[in-house]
Amino acid sequence: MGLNLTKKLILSHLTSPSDLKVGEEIYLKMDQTLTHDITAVMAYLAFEALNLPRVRTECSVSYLDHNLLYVDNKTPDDHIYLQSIAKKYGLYLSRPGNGICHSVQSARLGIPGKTLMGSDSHTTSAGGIGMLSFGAGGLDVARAMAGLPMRFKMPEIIKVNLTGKLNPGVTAKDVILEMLRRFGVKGGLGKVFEYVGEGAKTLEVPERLTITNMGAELGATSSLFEADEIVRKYLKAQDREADYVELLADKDATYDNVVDINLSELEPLVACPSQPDQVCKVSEIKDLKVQQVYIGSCTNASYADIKKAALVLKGKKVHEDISLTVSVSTRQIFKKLLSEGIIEDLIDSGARITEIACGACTGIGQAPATKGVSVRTSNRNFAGRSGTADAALYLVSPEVAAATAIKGYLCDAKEIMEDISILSDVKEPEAYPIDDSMMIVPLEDSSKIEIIRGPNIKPLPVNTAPADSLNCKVSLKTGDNISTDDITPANAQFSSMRSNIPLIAEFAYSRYDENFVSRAKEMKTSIIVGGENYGQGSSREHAAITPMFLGVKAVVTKSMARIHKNNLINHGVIPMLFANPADYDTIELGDEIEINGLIEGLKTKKATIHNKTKGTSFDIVMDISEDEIDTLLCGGQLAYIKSQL
Ligand code: MIC
Ligand code: SF4
Repeated sequence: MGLNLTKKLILSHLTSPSDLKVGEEIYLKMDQTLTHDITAVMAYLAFEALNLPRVRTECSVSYLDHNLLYVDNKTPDDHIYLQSIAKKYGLYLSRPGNGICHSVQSARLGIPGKTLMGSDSHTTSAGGIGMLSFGAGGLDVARAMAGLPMRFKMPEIIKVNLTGKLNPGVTAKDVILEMLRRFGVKGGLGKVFEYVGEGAKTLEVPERLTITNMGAELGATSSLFEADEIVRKYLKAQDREADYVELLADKDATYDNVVDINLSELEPLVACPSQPDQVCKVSEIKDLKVQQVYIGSCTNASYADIKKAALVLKGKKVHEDISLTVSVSTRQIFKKLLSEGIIEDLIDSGARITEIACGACTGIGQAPATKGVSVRTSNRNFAGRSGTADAALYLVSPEVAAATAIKGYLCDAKEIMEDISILSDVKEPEAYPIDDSMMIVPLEDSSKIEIIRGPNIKPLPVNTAPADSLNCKVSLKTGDNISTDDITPANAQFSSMRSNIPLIAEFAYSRYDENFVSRAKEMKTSIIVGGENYGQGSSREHAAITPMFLGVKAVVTKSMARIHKNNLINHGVIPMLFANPADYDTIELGDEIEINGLIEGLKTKKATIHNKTKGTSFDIVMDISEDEIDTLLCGGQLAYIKSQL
């Protein structure tokens, strides 16, 4: 029986035999890694602690791309540390201004058929060039940089059969929004989506990257396109045709499930506040007055994205009530747009061009006004994501964003343009300007390099091994779909605290429950109770480290997102699941609980929680592997990796 592409890539990277049964543990070699400035410090502090002379991957890159608003000394301190680390340990360093990690990685360093692990949930973007790619926490990336195989659960592999062709004004963003509409933010848990079919052949690489990027919003383990002629053409345009290898699913490949999407039937879609799966048609929302439009991010700031937005805007003016910012994803694309006069068209329309960086996407600058309505081409619209707690974020394609900027109300490009068909003529260039001078290459001899550690870099807190019995209180009870943005807010100020756990811990859950920190401190040790899909969203491990730092020993939920669960384990916090989800209703904030025989419980993956306040008991289970049990018994990943090396 034929193999799908995901299985082929898994088989070529498997480090111990497996019959690839869904749900079983598999171990994969990671060829490449990436980190970025706001997740990197933890990863490299851990890597330093391993005492290895160099990274043991084919290619590891440290990107300085997220927080380029140097509001004080903290972020520049981090950047200088990261630059010295790259020199010391043999990494590439992408300097501020070179571009957003995912866009640069696929353009300049990614190779079809290789594996990639990055300390960012949207690392899965590289699936758009046929790489098997994964988001993870920093400690996992440290492990991958140490050359150790990475553990995954064998995913279900879903064929997404694309047919037809997108109509003008309908985009790759609408494809992934349609997936979110159908499957929701937890519909991808434990799955890899493999996009194939005639329709896939009509999508250029940056369009594919938009889709694989937002697979993260589905909660998917990864997303993948075949490495076909389209990928060859893209790599050729990047002057990297030599890196191309054709990688296709077998004609008779089997899958665990099949989804059909006819591209010709899609319409412009929008994800409404405050979850990426609250999707409806743009045409269904009438009279939504908008305050801000942001065109940018790793999802939708490619050459064609910006050029199409500029076409919609050309010869018109941004509505007087709208602030429109445009942020191109890479320096290479910026240069190309500049040379073609497209940046000028944008400026003429009244757009404000901001730095080549993540920036506004994660609340680093461009916060909307109080109760502001912001229309964005990025990938997440959680409450507070923009930096303004009560702003409402709507996620759309660049064409819809540009049309909205002119009209002042959410609308489709059709309402603005006489001939919308010209949008379909916009294609990626035959050749991109090549200039890698902002990428510092690894040094051959790094023996004389000193690591520069500014005052913002505080030591990585390390947890202790668990005790056999846990007596503590519930410091927080949350609802469903808690995102890591709820736990560790991201904006310029908070992001610059990422290297300083005692400081950032003061803001844990601050937007969700401002009393959490004082309560957790008072309780000294505690547990958190959560609902479904706990910890969705970004890979930031601070969402695990800060509760750990505040004494949280376990998190009991109905279900949990993959990366966050790994992060909790890596920092020695035990992820527990209600054996019977209805027991969630029996436990409340402040309840005193007791778990006895926890060490044995970890080994057997089950335990009983006695609720001393209510006089009730319920069972929990732990969906953890043997390796994860050992990690938890050591108190976390760092102690565990050390024991393995
Ligand atoms: C995001 O898009 O949420 C981020 C900021 O890129 C994060 C990483 C982080 O929080 O450091 C992600 O996607 O993992
Ligand atoms: Fe950066 Fe936003 Fe992409 Fe995250 S989603 S990597 S913050 S652009």
